[in-house]
Amino acid sequence: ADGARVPALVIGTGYGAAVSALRLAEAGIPVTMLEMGRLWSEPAEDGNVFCTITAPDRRSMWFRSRTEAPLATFLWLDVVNRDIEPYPGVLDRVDHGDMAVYVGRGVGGGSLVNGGMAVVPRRDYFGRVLPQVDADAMYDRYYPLAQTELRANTIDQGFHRDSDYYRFSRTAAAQAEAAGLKTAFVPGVYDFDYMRREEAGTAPESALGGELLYGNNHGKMSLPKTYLAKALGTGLVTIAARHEVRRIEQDADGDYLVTVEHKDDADEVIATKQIGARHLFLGAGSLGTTELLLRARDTGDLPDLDESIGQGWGPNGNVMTARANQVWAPTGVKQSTIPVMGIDDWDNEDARVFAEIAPLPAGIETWASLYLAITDNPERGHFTYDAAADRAVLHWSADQAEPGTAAAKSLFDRLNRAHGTSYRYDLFGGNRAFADDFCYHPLGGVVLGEATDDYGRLNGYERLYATDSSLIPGALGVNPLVTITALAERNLEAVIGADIA
Ligand code: FAE
Repeated sequence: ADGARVPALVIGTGYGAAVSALRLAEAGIPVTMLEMGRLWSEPAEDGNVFCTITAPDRRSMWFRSRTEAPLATFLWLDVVNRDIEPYPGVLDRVDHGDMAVYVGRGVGGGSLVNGGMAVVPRRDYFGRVLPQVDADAMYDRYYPLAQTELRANTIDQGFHRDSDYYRFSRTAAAQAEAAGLKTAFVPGVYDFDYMRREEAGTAPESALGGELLYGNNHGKMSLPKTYLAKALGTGLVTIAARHEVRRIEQDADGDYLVTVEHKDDADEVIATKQIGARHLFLGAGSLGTTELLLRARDTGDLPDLDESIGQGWGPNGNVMTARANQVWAPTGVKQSTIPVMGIDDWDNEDARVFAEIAPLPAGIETWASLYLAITDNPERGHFTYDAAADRAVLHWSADQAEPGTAAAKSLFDRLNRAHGTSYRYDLFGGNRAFADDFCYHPLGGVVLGEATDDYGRLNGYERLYATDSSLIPGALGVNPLVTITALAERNLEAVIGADIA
């Protein structure tokens, strides 16, 4: 309620936020979580909470009048991208000129929309990304803890070998191996026992029913089924959905005053509230946390925030590409929406690539192998605060994506040479083989050890913390969700012990 005071306030409900809420509550501290997106709990008229990629409706995207699926010009696009009623849908695309960033909106953040690949980075690379973090503690304790809490599991290899739904993955893996490249199964948070039941016809289809990007109705162990369920189970956590934080100030006692707009489905403000908090945790994601802190610093609300806020942003070297296979190497009409394998060429120092073998569930045979490549692109962007628009603006130019694209090209050229195949130019618009102008893995903006201390405490203030992907400096070498979770576990343990308990 307006004017309320709470011991701990958490902004956002993604990975960093969910870990914070659970561990604070377990330490006996009541927590209020504020989330701008919806609480996805009520089925719509079709009986489902979320819609599919092949029949998107207003639930799909965040206040759009037409869906904006990433494969902009695919042959099935005119069938698939639909006019929709503007609504607080679950997937947002935040456009910043040469870079568009896809993010989840709703209670559960990115866990609602992502592929759920739960990959632990190479230890040596982790040491380069976050040298001040004790790697022994991460690999012995916090990564395993995060994997357990997130319910990461690995697909049964027999199922992968036999199921029609993983032909796309087998085809791409076999071709990579034949070209001398290493492949690996990676853990994920989709319940693979549930997937078996889907295939057997004994459970409603979810990953096998084209649920991708716009939410998952059954098998994915998203945060509302893991950390957030456990947090609510303590009885000490409340979540206010459709509550968007606009402003952070500090009062004379050093408490944080957060201005939050409660909005309806038309995005009209129902009520503007101010909530006071002794401890404030920012888990609004790389874009959200960075914007809130930049605004606070540059409007003078929190003038002592670090100069480096807004710096050190990167798209985790994300580059998407697709190959056209020979006619005798189909990828399958049926495709699971959950990726389970990667091509690991990270040891190749001239062109480090970890490429996720991604599904393209079009419902027809496409002969296309799709990949989300994660590359070791050293380029970084930064944000500035645009006072007139009252938003953070990302400075990232198209040429900054080139090192990543060059690395991806060298790997996929090698694959194409080995098989006499070629790229698909029809998928991403502009007759291009590589899409490096959007990302799924925004990282940085409030870099650990630069804008904060080594545990996410914001420089210049007390009892103010960043807990999410904004802490990771721009690239990680693998999909980031487990690292965001494990790092939050590590930081919260230290913070609760020293600052709160
Ligand atoms: P995040 O999960 O983004 O949560 C932030 C939350 O804060 C959101 O719910 C926002 O709505 C909310 N918020 C923002 N601003 C405000 C505000 N002002 N007031 C109130 N609430 C606010 O943050 N990663 C993997 O590791 N494996 C994958 O397979 C994978 N696949 C992906 C596929 C897609 C399509 C996408 C978009 C992402 C994927 N990711 C994947 C990335 C992963 O989901 C992402 O790194 C994490 O979700 C980021 O976690 P954070 O806790 O930083």
